[in-house]
Amino acid sequence: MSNYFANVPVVKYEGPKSKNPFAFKFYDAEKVIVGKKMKDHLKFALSWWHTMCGAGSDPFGVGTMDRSYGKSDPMEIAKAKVDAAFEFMQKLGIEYFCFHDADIAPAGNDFAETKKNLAEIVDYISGKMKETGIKNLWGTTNAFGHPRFMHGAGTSCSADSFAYAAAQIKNAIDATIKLGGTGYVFWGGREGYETLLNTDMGLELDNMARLMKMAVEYARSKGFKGDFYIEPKPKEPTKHQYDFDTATVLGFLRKYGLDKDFKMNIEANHATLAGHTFQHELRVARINGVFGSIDANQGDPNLGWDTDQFPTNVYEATLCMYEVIKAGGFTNGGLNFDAKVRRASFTFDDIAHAYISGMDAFALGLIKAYEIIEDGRIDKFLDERYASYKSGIGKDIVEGKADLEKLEAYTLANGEPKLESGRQEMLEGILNSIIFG
Ligand code: XUL
Ligand code: CO
Repeated sequence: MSNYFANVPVVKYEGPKSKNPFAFKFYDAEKVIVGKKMKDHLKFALSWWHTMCGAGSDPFGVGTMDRSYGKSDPMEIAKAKVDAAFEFMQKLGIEYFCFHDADIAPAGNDFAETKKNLAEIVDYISGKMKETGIKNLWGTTNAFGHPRFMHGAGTSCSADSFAYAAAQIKNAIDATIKLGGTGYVFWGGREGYETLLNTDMGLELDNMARLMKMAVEYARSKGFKGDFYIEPKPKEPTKHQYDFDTATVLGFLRKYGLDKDFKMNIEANHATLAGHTFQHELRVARINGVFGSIDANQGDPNLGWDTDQFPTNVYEATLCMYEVIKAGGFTNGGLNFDAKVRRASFTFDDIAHAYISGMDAFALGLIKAYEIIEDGRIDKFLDERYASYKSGIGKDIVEGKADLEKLEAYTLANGEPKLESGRQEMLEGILNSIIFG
């Protein structure tokens, strides 16, 4: 094993009283909770782009972190990143990783060389996976960073850019299949618009669907059995992104007949950018049967952009895990930390602290979510709140045995509805008593 994270030991569970910064306080990987190990409930994944590549640059300044791993040749850097990534995952007990094509292998002088670089690094990663048992959660394509995608990829006005994105997607799918990935993500970084004055929205959406259909057909023809995911985000980098939120994406998938193959990859900070809570996005996905995977992070309520911070908010993590449990848990998906350390947290140790805090927050969220369910008061209240649909006129409405005339007769006979309190404050108190109890 390499030693890039020299100060980071193999991180173990030491319990809530531990003051060791390199120990888990709540995440006890092997502990069984309701019939499943914590690690299998949570399926933590490392995001290659932020963790191995992110150097801390922002619109006002250059990077603060050296992510060259002591090498200078791009392919050597890419291989050192693989070594460092597997060292880190082994030390923290992270069993999955997620990648974009561009994170794992450098671009060549032309597409043929880029393709060759990717294949070589995929082989290298494959060797490490065999050695360690670490798995690929999902792969994706970076079809947003390069200037050739300035007008979009699948939604570009240029058919050549569309073709280039398609060529990249083909190779990223090949890489995902080779690495045994159980998911393939579409996040439409440039799939949106800046002004409708220059945008043929109808054609752009049709083309985006065409590209996704091609990806599904290709991957299925190569035996890919995993899930495709769309990752909704309302804005940034474009002013309006077509995959605005889960509800919008659902309409799109259904219109183009893509709903059998695609599920959602819900990202916390994207939900808040759309004016929703993380829980809202998860709930919409759950009730529509398209909950797939999670990009775990958090934003800052005082900042209006995608800050991609490590998630440490236990309320959010608890309500997230409540939805995950209610959705039946993860199948092909998992919890990918699409999060980056702050620009001033520039040491390798900081990456470990960040993951430990995030993993502990979600472990606590898992424990508390099961406590909410076991306690039963919130679920019981919810069930009873809608009791009027279980008998009488409510049952008739649900079973399609009511029409406007019948309901008018009912209202004439029964008069004003007799309503009950929504008890929001009481429920919030119950939540607090469980989280802090
Ligand atoms: C961008 C974002 C991406 C996707 C993968 O906001 O979340 O990193 O997760 O392309
Ligand atoms: Co993401």
